[in-house]
Formats: sequence, C-alpha cells, structure tokens
Amino acid sequence: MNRIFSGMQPTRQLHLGNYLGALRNWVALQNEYECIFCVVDLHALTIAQEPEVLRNNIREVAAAYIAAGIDPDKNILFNQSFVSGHAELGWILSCHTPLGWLNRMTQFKEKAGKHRDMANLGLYSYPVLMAADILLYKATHVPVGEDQKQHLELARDIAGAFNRHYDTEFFPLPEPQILGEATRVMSLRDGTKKMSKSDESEYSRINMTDDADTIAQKIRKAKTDPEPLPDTLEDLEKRPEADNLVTIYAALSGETREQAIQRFAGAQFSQFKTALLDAAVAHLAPITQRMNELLADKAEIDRLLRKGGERAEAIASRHLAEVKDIIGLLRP
Ligand code: AQP
Repeated sequence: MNRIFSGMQPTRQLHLGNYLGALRNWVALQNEYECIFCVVDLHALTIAQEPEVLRNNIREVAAAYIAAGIDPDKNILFNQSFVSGHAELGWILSCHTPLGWLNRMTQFKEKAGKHRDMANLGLYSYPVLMAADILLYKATHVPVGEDQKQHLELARDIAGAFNRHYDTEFFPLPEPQILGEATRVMSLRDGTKKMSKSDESEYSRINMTDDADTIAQKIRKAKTDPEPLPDTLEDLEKRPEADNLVTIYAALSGETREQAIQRFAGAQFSQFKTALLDAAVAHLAPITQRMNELLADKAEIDRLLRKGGERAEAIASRHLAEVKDIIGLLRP
C-alpha cells in the first residue's frame, strides 16, 4: 500500500516556498494516496518558543493546510505531539543511528552556525525524529521541497539499518517526492539563499498570510539585476535572482520555466514584476481569506486536529507495538 506522510513546522508563518515546494503538491497527491499530513510541533521546539505563539502557529499551519485544499476528512491531519509514538520511536531509532550520519547533515551546520556547541540536542537529532515521523506510519512516499532531500536519505538509511539489524523488512524505504517547477524557492533578497521562515528579513519571503499590498511591496523591492530578462534558460540560470522570480512565476501560473522565459524574453523587471505580483495575489488571496475564516473558529481547528490525532494514534500504536516486539521490549 502507498502511504504519504509529510509535515511542516509551526515555527512562524508559512511562506511561498513551503507552499510551492510542498503544500501545493500535497493537495494534488491527496487524490492518489492515503495521506497523513502533520503539523510537526515537536520539531518547532528546536528553536525557542513562546507557548501562546506556538499554540497559535500550530492552528495557523493547520488552517493553511485546509485553506490550500487539504481535506481533513479524507486525509489524516493532526499535530505531532498528539501522538506520543513519534517521540518514542524517535528514541528507538536514535539508538540505531551512528553519530557520523548525523554529522553529515548540512541543515544542522547551517542552522547551528558558528555557535555549534550552544545548539540544542534536538536541533542535532531533528532528522532522527523526522525519520520516526515517517516510519511510524510506514509511509512509502514523502513529498517535500529539495532542502529536505538529505534528511529523507537519512530516513531511508535508518530504516535500512533497522531492517538489517533485526533481519526484517518491517520498514519500507520511503521515497522522496520532489515535484513541480519550484522545488527550492529562494529568498527575495538573495537568490543564493533559500526562502526561509527564520530569515530575519520580512522582505526575503512572501507569507501565506500577506495581503495584496504587502505582496506587491515585497515583489517590487525584490532584488534583481540591471539587465532585461534573457531568452534562454541557460542565460537565466546564470542570474540567481532573475531565475528565482521566473521560477516562482512559472509555478504560480502553471507554466514551465521554459514557457515563462519565452513569454518575458527581453522584458524589463518592472513589467515582469507586475505580472508576477498579479499572479501571486490571484493565487494566494483566496487561500489567505479562507485561512482567516478558519482561524476565526479556533475550537473547530482544535477539534479537527484532535479527530485527526485519534486516527493517527490508531495506526501509530499498532506499529509501535510491532516495533517493540521486534526489538525485544515487553509490552504493557
Ligand atoms: N524555500 C523553499 N522552497 C521549496 N520548499 C521549501 N520548503 C521549505 N522551504 C522551502 C519545504 O516546506 C516544507 C516544510 O518545511 P519546514 O516547515 O519543515 O521547515 P524548513 O524546511 O526548515 O523550512 P523553513 O521555511 O526554512 O523553516 P525554518 O526557517 O523554520 O527552518 C518541507 O517540505 C520543505 O522542504
């Protein structure tokens, strides 16, 4: 059976990178797979959180999923901390993960920066918890943006190590699904840096909650270069900021990058940016409006998350019991 698991951290507001790199693909995939979509709130604890802000961010991410088109009845939609099996399997898998594998993770190096000794253990072992999230449901496919590819490879390695150690085929090796034109959306301020929730500059990203004026301002201020747009992908790829904006346009308008570059070959950025911001507003405005409607009834979001959590728990507890049998733990 093919089963999808994927999630997003409620660290701050979701942005266009999260949407184009992952969420939009989930919406399309929900018709082909059995899907489990999670708000990975335990992962959010790897950075300092204000309890009330975290609570609201969890609801906001859930609202973004639903507003973007995820059906909470058809799919399982819940927050990670509802199911304690994530943390429990995370511990078990951490005992099967050599430190050397974690030392290779580039995201930890980037996020920990120069003060690696001060980074918390959770940030370091984050990819093991992510492996547990996926394997707890024996998910076969994981739709993510390109930045998560290395973590997905580690999840496969951990699943393989577990299976070999216990001479079993218990865990499937999960396949990454990196789909669409915009698998790595870059910062609007620097075309060589990923668009990220944690970037200090608000102008580096378009948030899913931005209104039309804010989107327009951010796109107008987006970094570009002085040349008009080129007419080949080859020339575009030498210009990171232009490449990023054309990629975003293509993804929003449902074209390929090749089609988008043909359409705007020789255009000045002022003209292109008007088309881009129109496409961004047309695409995001209905989602933002729906999100705001959903967020007006927090109790209903909490109810949906609880309901999804109960469905997730039923699968997770069965698999965790099987893992305990395999590794020799006595069950209550
Ligand atoms: N810039 C991006 N382009 C394409 N996809 C992206 N994703 C994230 N940024 C981009 C994808 O969104 C999903 C959820 O990501 P996450 O919330 O787990 O955290 P992240 O990957 O660490 O994303 P951020 O926005 O950079 O968050 P912070 O700053 O908190 O670390 C994943 O599928 C991811 O690939």
